[in-house]
Amino acid sequence: MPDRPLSAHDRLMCVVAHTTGAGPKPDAPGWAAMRSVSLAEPAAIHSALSAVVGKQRRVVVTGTLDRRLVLIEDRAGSWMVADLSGRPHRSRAWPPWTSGHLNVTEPGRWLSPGSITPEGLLRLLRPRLLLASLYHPEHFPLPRFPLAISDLARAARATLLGQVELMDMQMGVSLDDIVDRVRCGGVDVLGVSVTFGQHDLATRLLDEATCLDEPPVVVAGGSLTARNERILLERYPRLLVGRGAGEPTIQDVLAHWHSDLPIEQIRGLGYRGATRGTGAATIGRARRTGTVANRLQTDIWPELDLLDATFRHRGVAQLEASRGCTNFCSFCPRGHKGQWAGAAPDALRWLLREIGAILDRHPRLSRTVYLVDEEFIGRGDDAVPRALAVADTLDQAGFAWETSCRVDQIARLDRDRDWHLERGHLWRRLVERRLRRCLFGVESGVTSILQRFNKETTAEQNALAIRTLTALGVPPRFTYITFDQLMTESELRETYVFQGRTDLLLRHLPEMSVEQIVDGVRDDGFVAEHSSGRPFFTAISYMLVGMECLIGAAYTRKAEAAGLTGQPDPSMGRVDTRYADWRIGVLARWSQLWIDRNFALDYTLKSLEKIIDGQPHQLVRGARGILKHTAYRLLGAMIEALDHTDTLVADRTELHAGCAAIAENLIDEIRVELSPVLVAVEAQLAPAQRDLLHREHQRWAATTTWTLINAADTCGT
Ligand code: B12
Ligand code: SF4
Repeated sequence: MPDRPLSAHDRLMCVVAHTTGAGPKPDAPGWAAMRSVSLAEPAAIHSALSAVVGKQRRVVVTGTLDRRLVLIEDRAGSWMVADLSGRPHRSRAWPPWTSGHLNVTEPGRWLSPGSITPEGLLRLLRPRLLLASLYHPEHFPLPRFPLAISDLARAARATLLGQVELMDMQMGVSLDDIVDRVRCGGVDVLGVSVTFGQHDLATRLLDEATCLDEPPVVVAGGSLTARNERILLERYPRLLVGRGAGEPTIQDVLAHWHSDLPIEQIRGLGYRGATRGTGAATIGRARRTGTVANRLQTDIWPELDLLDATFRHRGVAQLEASRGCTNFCSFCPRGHKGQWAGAAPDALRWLLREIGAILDRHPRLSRTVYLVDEEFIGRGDDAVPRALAVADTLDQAGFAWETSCRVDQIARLDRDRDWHLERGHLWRRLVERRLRRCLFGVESGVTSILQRFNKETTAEQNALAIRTLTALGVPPRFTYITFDQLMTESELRETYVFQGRTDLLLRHLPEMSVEQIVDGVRDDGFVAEHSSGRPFFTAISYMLVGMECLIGAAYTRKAEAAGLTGQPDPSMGRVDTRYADWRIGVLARWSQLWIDRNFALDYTLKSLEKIIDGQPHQLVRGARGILKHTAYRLLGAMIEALDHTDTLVADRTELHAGCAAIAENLIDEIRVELSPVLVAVEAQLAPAQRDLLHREHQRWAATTTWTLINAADTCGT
């Protein structure tokens, strides 16, 4: 063995050498494969080991990436037990079930002989859990590391119960592949992760899985199932539905499979209780168990089995450094994601090292992590030092990063100058630590609308925050809900004015101190002097979007109370709604048609913007700018048409026709304006990117109809 400290791969060789009695043979074929096997992929470790130790010895690979546990049966029917982290076995938090079933003889060492009872071996090997993630490639061409199932895999492996396999449709797996995998047996528990727009895929899979002769235990979770719990339980009475963070749920489902836990003790579950009586009563009542608060769920890290595949498919790395939010906006149901809690950044260090090692195999990919936190900074006395510690950790690991945050982390009307100075310094430091972009959900610039949204912010506060951020050089993106069902005509007009304001986006002022900026943004003269001249809407990520009334949101209840709601739409977890002022509804509809007509082209430009530099980058920005300006003109022209329409008018088609004419004229105009810009961009791109843009450009230019699609991307990540 080498003089240097042992690596995890060295330890793999050690355990094999100990079990087989042969010295390590680093250059023999099977051994060479073992030396390069990805430790992030337990199935690959298992095959590499089995190839070397031979079929007569059983091999078990379990535990999480940071504490991978390898067990190899030796000739005498006893086992060698190795902790690939190199830490002694006694330092592991052994799950209670192992007591009496799995015994290591030398707990002070990482490598020890051990014994396993037949029951213990069964528990190490079963249940076979398949975690599947769904995906509509036609909606979101850019894959993302599948955090949800990867987090669940870590939680499951931490129990040392069973074996976990992951399948993600983003990585070239089809729905039929998942169905076939379930049909051909060998799956005891199927966990399906379902997010917005995937109801069709989920029901196809669940239809197949639940009608098998010997169906696996099926548990579904994710953002969409949290909205559609009731609908799903009606259709699949035996389904288990995860209602919140799924880590405790999946752990409990594994224990339940072994009859360690009754169903009513599985945390965070929606299910149908035992049946009673006959007839209609034979279907049990829908029941729920309590979810676990985010602050108690401290391990929110993923396994990385699918990270290499994500990069091979040109996808991006995602992580969460915190969970939940500090607020309860009325349109954002909180039951599922919960209250804010930040993870301590310590564990990030090893995780980023592992991510970095996998990224090293893809030298052409950007070293960027998307922190998909709902609210990056959070609250509490240590919020600022914690945020800085997370940023330091990312920076030291060599990663640029992007995230999301609330506006009240920059400007608060109830806080003094010192607070704002501290925050100003914080944001500058975050940028120095390679914060590449941050998304802020402004959502409105009209205080009465913000109150309805329960944003706990005001128009004035938003203005101060936008000025401060831009002057400090934070690269922001803003989301804005232009239309909402309860909006009045005057609110719509104020919205239009706010979006057009040129006193919000200031120039980056690196030469100025934080003190000068914090004082300056409150001074009209300073603002006029340092304005970038750009209207605010140029920084809004997606112009003209309307409120989505999600099932279970407080806003949806308000809309319902106003008699504006219709049928639920399970595909998007929302409820169909109409607008209190029908004229605004017409404008919102034409806005959505406008968004959808331009969505694929804008999405392509946005994706290109992320990966190209120099003049082509400027050209792409210019093209996106044209799209935004035209969207703003559309809004202005439609508001004018609304001005000329009385709410009581009998013929509502006239406003529709007016908006249609406006939209047609504008689309003709931007076709002429954008085409030469897009041709110029195409000329400067690499062949693959050029083909992609050319295809989308042609498709966009050839489209002559207005149709609604079901894809929006206002999460902004
Ligand atoms: C990435 C993302 C997107 C991407 C999705 C890309 C893709 N390929 O699917 C994009 C940008 C397209 C997107 C769009 C939308 N999104 Co989005 N999105 C996110 C974001 C930022 C990260 C998702 C993520 O990876 N989370 C991390 C994982 C670990 O969390 P999770 O998926 O919830 O998984 C946990 C649990 O749900 C559960 N779980 C998940 N699967 C399973 C499976 C089983 C078996 C079990 C037991 C448990 C379980 O356990 C997991 C671990 O704890 C979240 C914010 C967030 N932090 O979650 C918003 C979020 C999910 N999005 C949200 C919304 C509203 C939308 C939109 C509807 C917005 C809109 N109005 O248009 C659209 C939908 C558009 C569409 N057509 O689909 C909301 C949902 C609101 C809510 N409270 O439910 C969130 C929470 C953001 C927010 N606060 O507003 N989004
Ligand atoms: S919309 Fe954003 S700020 Fe509001 S509760 Fe949801 S995550 Fe928090």
